[in-house]
Amino acid sequence: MIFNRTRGLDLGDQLAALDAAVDLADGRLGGATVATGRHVIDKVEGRMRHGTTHTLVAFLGATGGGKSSLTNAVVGSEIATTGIRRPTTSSTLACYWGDEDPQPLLDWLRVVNRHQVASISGGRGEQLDGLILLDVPDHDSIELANREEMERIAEHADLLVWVTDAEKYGDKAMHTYLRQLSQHGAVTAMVLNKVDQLTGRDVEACRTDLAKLLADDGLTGTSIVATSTSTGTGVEELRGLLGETVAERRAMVERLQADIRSVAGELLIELGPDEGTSEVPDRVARELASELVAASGLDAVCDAVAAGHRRDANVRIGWPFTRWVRSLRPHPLRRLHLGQGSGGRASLPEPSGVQRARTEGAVRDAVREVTASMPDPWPELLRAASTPDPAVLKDHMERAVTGAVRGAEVKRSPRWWHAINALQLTLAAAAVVGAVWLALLAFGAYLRLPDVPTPDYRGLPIPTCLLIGGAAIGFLLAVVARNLAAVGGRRRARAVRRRAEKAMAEVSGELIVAPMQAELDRRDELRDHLERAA
Ligand SMILES: Nc1nc2c(ncn2[C@@H]2O[C@H](COP(=O)(O)OP(=O)(O)OP(=O)(O)O)[C@@H](O)[C@H]2O)c(=O)[nH]1
Ligand SMILES: [Mg+2]
Repeated sequence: MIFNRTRGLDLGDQLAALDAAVDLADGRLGGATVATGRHVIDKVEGRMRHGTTHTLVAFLGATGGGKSSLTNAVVGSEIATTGIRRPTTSSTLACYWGDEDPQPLLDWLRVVNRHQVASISGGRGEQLDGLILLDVPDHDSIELANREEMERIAEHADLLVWVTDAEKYGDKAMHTYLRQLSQHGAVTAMVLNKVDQLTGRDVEACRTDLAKLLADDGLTGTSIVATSTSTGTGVEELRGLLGETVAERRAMVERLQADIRSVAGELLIELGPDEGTSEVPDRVARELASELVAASGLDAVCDAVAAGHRRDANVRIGWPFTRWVRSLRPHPLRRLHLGQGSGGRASLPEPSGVQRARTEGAVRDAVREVTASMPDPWPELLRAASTPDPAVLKDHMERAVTGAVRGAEVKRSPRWWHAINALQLTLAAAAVVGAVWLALLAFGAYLRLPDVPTPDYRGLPIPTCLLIGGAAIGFLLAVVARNLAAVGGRRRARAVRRRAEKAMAEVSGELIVAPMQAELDRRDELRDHLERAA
């Protein structure tokens, strides 16, 4: 019995799985194997359209093995040309049994020579109804066209019957084909022809030897029928095997399943063993985010935020006599096009070579960590998938920093600034009044005007109190306010850092971790489809 395997999945499911796998494998696995996958899908769909009414059986083998003679023996008349001049057959001949029209299938197969075998009512022909027997040119021909024709038919037939003899059964070319078709054991049969030239013992020795060679080729459970077209030995057995194949109507499905299995197996090998993680570890994501923070120049921004806060405080609540000096200098955040209501986005300094290298290095490290135990081509595929466009990354990083600065912006001056400012202005006004007063007194003395009595406080003239008190207290207050502003500045810088770090984690999540995870998911998905197809 040649159908020696039972399969769980149905052909349609396998085909769908291969289809999905090939789509995913495109651009990831080897182009040639992916192309083979597509070719197999096309062929399977094409063959399935013609249904299981007919079974395509091909006689394959080296020239002179007896394919044409055997075709004639099975048909029961001299249809195929046999001969001593080699190679004899140069185009495929199809002999078909039964009333069902095989023409569309033979058109699809591009076989022009067709012969309908007359059905003998009640005779042995009936059990072969539905059989299309293909006498194929040889594979070891000096004619390239013969070999191409043979390979095309071998690719499309449902059952492959290799016809050989005691001299040729070790033929290298045949075993190369058999190894390539090692998944097709269920739809492969061997004929050891010309046994009339051997003793019974030799036949058994050849059979055993051939079985061993087949096992070496990866084929198991392949039937071997010993025949002779001269004596008729084994022809009935061969006819019986063909009849059984036709009756079971499973050869087509088994053949196509073997094709799918075979290419899915090749793709699985290219996919590599199921090693390495399926998830980007949290730690890798965290490290990536902190590397982005380091590369984003956030330190400089935080320094500017703190300095900006100190400068604002100084301008608003500093010593009124020296505030204006500060306000002449540009705002530290403005210099980065940040904050202070500036409309634009942060134009952080162009990332230096070091920063850029650091970002790229961080992505590489993350990929290396995730793909540590993964076979090729995955490290490279993951690196490609998770390396963002530098311009896009820079843009997102700038947005993250800008957003953080904006988010931590103080909308209005703190209330205590207003109180201190009012106090500062009052003290300054007192100092000015004191100074003017003293100036007037000095001017009066200069003009030798009579003394105007000056009020005093515990012996200290009031204008002197006003000048010295207003200036000194104002100055001290400014020193205290400056320290408070420094504390406030640091707090704001911390708030900006927190927000920026959170935003940067989102950036690395979106631009690096998510694409990396998506690629890992596709790898799993691809394996899943291929395992179902295989
Ligand atoms: N002794 C003996 N000779 C056979 C047997 N079968 C075929 N032959 C001879 O082997 C030679 C080749 O036979 P073909 O049937 O033409 O071989 P083929 O495999 O079709 O060859 P190509 O068409 O060239 O590929 C012919 O001379 C046959 O008469 C057999 O069972 N015994
Ligand atoms: Mg021939």
